[in-house]
Formats: sequence, structure tokens, C-alpha cells
Amino acid sequence: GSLAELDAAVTGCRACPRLVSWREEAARVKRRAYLDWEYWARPIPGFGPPDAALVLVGLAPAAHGANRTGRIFTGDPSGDLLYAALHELGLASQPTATSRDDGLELYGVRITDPVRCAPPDNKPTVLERDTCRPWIARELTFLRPTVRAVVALGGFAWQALLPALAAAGWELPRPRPVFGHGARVTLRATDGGPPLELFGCFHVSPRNTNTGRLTTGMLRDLLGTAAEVAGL
Ligand code: DU
Ligand code: SF4
Repeated sequence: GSLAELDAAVTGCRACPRLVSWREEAARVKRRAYLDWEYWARPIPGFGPPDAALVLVGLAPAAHGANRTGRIFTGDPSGDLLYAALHELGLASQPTATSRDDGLELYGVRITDPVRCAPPDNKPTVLERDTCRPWIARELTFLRPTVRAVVALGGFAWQALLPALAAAGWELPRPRPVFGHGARVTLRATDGGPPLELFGCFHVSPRNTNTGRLTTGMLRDLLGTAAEVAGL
């Protein structure tokens, strides 16, 4: 198999009944501003080249963002911040992300979510997080030969990511590393390959940026450091 095949396969997953109905309900009701959109309403695969050196991990698609457009962080305020920062760093071809066919390309970076379907209140349950884990674990396994740095965007991403990294072949330090903005941990590869640098970053949601908890400068600095460590 290939990563492209995995990306195609995940879009057919219906393993979480609550999320299947939520993603489809959002597509039926829609938001006023998006009445003429045909919502994607399926799981969202990762986005970016299959030989990425840097991987960014979010939470789950937004019901009227990625769940509408079909591409991760595309069409929501969080994505506006993230793609603008990536573009400033030379890692994205354009600063905006509006639809699946807007021409956006990422350079050396892949973005993915540990939960691939839009959850109510942006809060997946523990069971949903665990049910979705094999998808990100398999994705990380494909990326393993090239990935050198991973950024967890928020505490949920951090918690979800650690067991997925272990499943994909990296050693987890004990005690379990604690999430924080600027947290940084080196993970050894179980097969003696190159290590992976894991970074924690406050989530890019408007709730964090509006309150000044995460500024665009902080985001750019952290992503810049991670990109440099990844050799980008
Ligand atoms: O507030 P918002 O931009 O609509 O995003 C909602 C929520 O989902 C926020 O916590 C960001 C997160 N998110 C994500 O983790 N992955 C995505 O693909 C899109 C949004
Ligand atoms: Fe499948 Fe993941 Fe969506 Fe659950 S959240 S239905 S496991 S893709």
C-alpha cells in the first residue's frame, strides 16, 4: 500500500456512529454562509507530500470547516492562522486555504488530525480517539523514513499522538512527557534510525489567539524552529 491509498481508504470509514451522524447532520443543516456548498461530510485525510520531514497534528475537523471543504484546516479560522504562518515560513505556496481545489501546496510539511471526523463541540470522546488511532499510526508509519519533527497543536493532539508514535516505531520516554507550549522531546527510533523531535504548541484556535495565549509570532517561531530541526 501507499500513503495515497491510506488517504483514500480513510474517507470511507464509518467506525464511530456519533461522529458519522454529526458530520452528516452538519452537511444537512449547513451554515447560512455556506448554503450553496455541498459539504464533504466524510473523514478528512492528511494533507501534504508523502515524504514530509515535518508533521503538524491538530485535533479533528471543524464541522463547517474541513468537514465542508474536505481538506484539513481548510475553510476555518484556525486554518487561516496556520496556513498564513506556513506561508510566511516558505512552507506553503499561498497564505490562504479556502477549498480543495484552491491550488495550495505544502513544501516538506504534512498536516493531519488524530480524529478524522468532526465531533460535537470539537470534543471527541476517549473511545473515538482510540478508535481513530490506527489511521494516524499507519500514516506515521508511511512517513517514518523522512519525518524528523512533529508538532502537536494542543494537549489533545499531544495525548493522542504519543501512543500513535509508539505504534509507528518510536520509543516513548518515561515518565510520559507533559504537554506545554514549547515542550520539546527527542524520541529514539526502535530500529536505530534517526530520532524524531516532538514539539508542543498551543492550538491555533481563535480562542487561543483572541485571548493572546497564542500570538502569531509565537506560532511562527515555534513552527520555524521545528522546520529547522526537520532540515527544511
Ligand atoms: O474554531 P474553528 O477554526 O472552526 O476550529 C474548530 C476547532 O477545530 C479548533 O479547535 C481547531 C480545530 N481544527 C483541527 O484541529 N483540525 C482541522 O482540520 C480543523 C480545525
Ligand atoms: Fe473512522 Fe476516525 Fe471517523 Fe471514527 S473518527 S469514523 S475511526 S475516520
